[in-house]
Amino acid sequence: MSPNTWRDISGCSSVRKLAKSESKGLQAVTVSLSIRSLLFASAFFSSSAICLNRLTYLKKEERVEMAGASGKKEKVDKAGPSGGGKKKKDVKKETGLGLSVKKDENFGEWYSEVCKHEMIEYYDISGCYILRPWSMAIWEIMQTFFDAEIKKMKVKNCYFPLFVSPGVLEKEKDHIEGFAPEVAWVTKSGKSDLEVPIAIRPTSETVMYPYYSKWIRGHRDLPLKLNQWCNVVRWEFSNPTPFIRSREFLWQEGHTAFATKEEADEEVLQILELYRRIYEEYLAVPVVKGMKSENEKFAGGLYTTSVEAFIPNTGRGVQGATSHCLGQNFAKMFEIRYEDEEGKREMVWQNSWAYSTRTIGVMIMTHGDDKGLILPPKVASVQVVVIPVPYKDANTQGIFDACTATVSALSEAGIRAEEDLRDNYSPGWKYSNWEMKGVPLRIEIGPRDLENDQVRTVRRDNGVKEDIPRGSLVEHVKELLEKIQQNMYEVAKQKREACVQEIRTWDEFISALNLKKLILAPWCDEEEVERDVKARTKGETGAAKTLCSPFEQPELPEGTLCFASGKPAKKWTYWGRSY
Ligand code: 87F
Repeated sequence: MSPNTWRDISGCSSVRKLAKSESKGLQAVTVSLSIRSLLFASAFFSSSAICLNRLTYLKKEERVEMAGASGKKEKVDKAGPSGGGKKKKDVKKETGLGLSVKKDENFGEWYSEVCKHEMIEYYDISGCYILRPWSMAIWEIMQTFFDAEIKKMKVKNCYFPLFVSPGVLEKEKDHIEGFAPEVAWVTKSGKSDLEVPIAIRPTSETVMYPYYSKWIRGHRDLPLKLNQWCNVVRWEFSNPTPFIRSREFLWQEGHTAFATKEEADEEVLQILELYRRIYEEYLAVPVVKGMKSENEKFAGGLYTTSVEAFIPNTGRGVQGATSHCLGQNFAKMFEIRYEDEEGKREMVWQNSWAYSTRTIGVMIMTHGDDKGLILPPKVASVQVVVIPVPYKDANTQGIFDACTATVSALSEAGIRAEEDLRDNYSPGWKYSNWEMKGVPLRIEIGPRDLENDQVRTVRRDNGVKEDIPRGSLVEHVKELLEKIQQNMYEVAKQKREACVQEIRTWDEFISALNLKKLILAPWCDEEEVERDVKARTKGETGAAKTLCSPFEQPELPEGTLCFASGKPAKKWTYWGRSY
């Protein structure tokens, strides 16, 4: 078999061919994973009796899923009263308003309710979610920023097929070994078995690098910097959680190749800085930039850098995005070589980097409150909602016109504003509804405002109300949105800082872990010791592990010992349970 035969999956380049088979109904494919999922898949295409079984199975898993965000396997009965009691739930049913639980009381249920408020819809395949326009808009705003930034770095967009032939996956079997159970396979087309099963990309190294080998010949072909915006599938079996851990998710994956390690090193950090900016400047979520441990790095690479966020309510770290230097490992595997100026054959240095829709989950967890979502202005698809507040004898048309004029003025100034003139909801209902959806600023216009040529602003982040003259509307709103963005970041940062605990001994480590702290500890940086810490902390809620060693290191006095091994400490490292 020629090396290219197994690389090619017939038909993948032809959109028309796929479209044709779809119209014939040939899109029915079976994804095979394990006995469990095989049962699941066969149920999908079998009799209705079996289909019923499948539903039962899903419901069971969904119950666990509801608790997923808390990381605990406590069962949450969706139908029964919880947290706030039956009354609140009933009110919610009738009006569609309000959350039935408080963020501090049942974080898992709270998160699920907030997400369901127009961000996502649960789907009938566990671990898969529908991204509704309210969340997709956030993704698109981040995408616009990041895409423009990487284009400045001369990265080009491309698109590689979703399918991976088994031969190529095998090629990197050493490090794919650990991931293998998560790879989903297509085994059928209609009723016939495929001759060779085809994997669905969990990441695209093996999809792309055979072509890097083909496209890179001489030093003039370098650097090669490609990115793709796409979906990937990882068939996880642990608690699915919307945005945070789903079986299919959206991401961008960048894959670059350079002549020198120095160029690769530099890009790793440039991209990491963009990830920091997405979290801190757009999502108003503080993150730590740092280096992953040997245990936690991408096994196929040389080193992994990441931005790490922390969720105070659960005391869990969450890996926000990763930027890897792959070294020459893949270049060796896939024979990606170039001829240098002297005609010598050299291997390229590679990087890969990604952030995903997980970013949205981290943002929701960080900022949401008992009233629902709070969106940072920079990513909110509606930054300002304008609500008329007419009284019985008021000049309703005048108020409506003032609302429309306000939206026009704001829109013209580049502010994303919308009016809510629906006549079947009361102003109070609309306030709650837009609060639940997290719109950063509300403007109310009533008869008094009309009279005084003013509008009333109400901030979502802190509830502060202000009357502002219509003459200075635009400047005022711009300023308020900036203040909200800034304040959300500051508040989140303060909350995170309050969770950071510096420890020095094993006992301090365990107490801090039990108090859901983000632990900063002196560590000897030995793989065996991290494995040991994991083993010693293994329990219901998952083991503790390293999150990252921050690039900004506090001073480490001579003679400081590792909290876990008692050997000389080499660095400060963040530890904790994680998502
Ligand atoms: C799951 C199944 C198969 C993660 C997987 O982080 C393979 C993998 O390779 C796998 N889960 N990974 C590591 C992904 C590494 C890397 N890929 C490109 C990134 C950034 C983008």
